[in-house]
Amino acid sequence: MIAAETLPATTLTVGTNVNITASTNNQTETTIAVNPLNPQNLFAGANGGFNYGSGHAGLPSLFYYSTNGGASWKPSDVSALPISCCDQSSSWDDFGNLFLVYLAQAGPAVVALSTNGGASFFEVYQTSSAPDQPTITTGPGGNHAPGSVWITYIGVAQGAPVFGLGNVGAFLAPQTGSPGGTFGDIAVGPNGEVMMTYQNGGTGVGPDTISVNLDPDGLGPAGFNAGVTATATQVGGFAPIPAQSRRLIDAEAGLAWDRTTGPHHGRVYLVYTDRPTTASADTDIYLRHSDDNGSTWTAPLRVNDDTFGNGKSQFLPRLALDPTTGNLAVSFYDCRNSSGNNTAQYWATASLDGGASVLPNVKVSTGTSSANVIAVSTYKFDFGDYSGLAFYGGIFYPCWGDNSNSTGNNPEGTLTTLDAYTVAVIVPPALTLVQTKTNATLSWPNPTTGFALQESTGLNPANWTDSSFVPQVVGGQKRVAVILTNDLHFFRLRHP
Ligand SMILES: [Ca+2]
Ligand SMILES: [Ca+2]
Ligand SMILES: [Ca+2]
Repeated sequence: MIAAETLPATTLTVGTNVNITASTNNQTETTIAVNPLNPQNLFAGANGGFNYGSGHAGLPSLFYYSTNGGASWKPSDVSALPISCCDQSSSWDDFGNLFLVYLAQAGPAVVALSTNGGASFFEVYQTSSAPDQPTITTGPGGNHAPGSVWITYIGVAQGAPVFGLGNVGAFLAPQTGSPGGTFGDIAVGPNGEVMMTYQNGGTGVGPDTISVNLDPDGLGPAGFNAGVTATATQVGGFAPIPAQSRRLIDAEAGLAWDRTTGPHHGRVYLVYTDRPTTASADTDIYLRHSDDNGSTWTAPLRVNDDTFGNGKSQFLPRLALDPTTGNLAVSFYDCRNSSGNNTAQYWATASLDGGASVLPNVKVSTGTSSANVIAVSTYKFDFGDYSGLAFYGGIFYPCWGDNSNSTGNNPEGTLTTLDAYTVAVIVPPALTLVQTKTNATLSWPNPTTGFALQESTGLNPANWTDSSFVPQVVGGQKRVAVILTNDLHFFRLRHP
């Protein structure tokens, strides 16, 4: 007899909080990326001290890289780039290209590239206009190039072919979606097709709609198809909640496209914020998905798992898909433990079943932060307009603004200005059992960093020991063939 058991879902393992910036002034609008060629190599960025009252002038953004899985961070050399204002977004492609987009103090969105793991950057493109909240993503290039890089801003997208490390072609002309909007995201599909999402942005408290546009040939000559309304939302472009009462929030729609060879290949996911009415502060995070390139979308899945209708705000969600497994992570600011609904922790969860359900949420910030302190309110920007998340090889890295000083190294002290924090969160891989009359095959994703197969002859009591089976790697999976005997045998994947 044989049984397959994954670790209980509650064992999403949250590591130690790390203060990336540990800098004076207010760090907001975080981005983070993982190098798929070396998952110990990370990059992160945040506003250095953007003050909404000062326009684009002022303190530039801060950029850092890590070579030890986020345990420590060094400043990136951005001296070759136009001086940054804010609104950074980053994406690492399969060639090892680390792309960064940000708003320059002079107005345009600047696309920069690092080919040395985030140690230094050079400029590859500037937009001709002065947009807002640019987002960058990477993926395959379809029939047109080995890879592609895309930016989106205010309902516009621009792509460029990528031919290898440091080898990026010219950006194509901006192509506009309909009906148009802002505060959006962009994703590349398995064949180089591109999807863009946004909300109207001019709707104040709301209600609003979140639209998607598909460019079916990506870098090819076709433009975006007509827009599809993926969902309505009661969160407009500038909606006040007590935890973010100056900057206000938007629905912060985000996309992820499953390009793995797994069971949900081709599925597109959409995360966003909604609430019962435009007068309610009880914002929640929702996830939908589409298996037809955005033409139709599933009913929403509520991602945050505090009691429905409890009045507490969840906001500024971020979505990321692990390209090694197809698993999803979602992270967000969360007021569930704030009696006044005006302080925020950072929470996260994962979906291991293609968005059908999410694991029990975990609090990933050790401490509790507040934008309702003088040190933050001075900047008139609260936590900013978004937060950061990256996911690779079974580990995801949320990245958020934090003034709890839980790490003890905020240079201005506790509940002063925000610093950019991160933490490694380990997702239990799925252990699958396929059984015939005489034998059984156990399989789990490859790579699965740090997990080992263990076996036990019972569960009460258990006597787990590392399994002597040596897994074979077949088609992105680790596999072990087990000959069935009359003995009880239990298996699990265990992260030390
Ligand atoms: Ca096209
Ligand atoms: Ca809520
Ligand atoms: Ca700070």
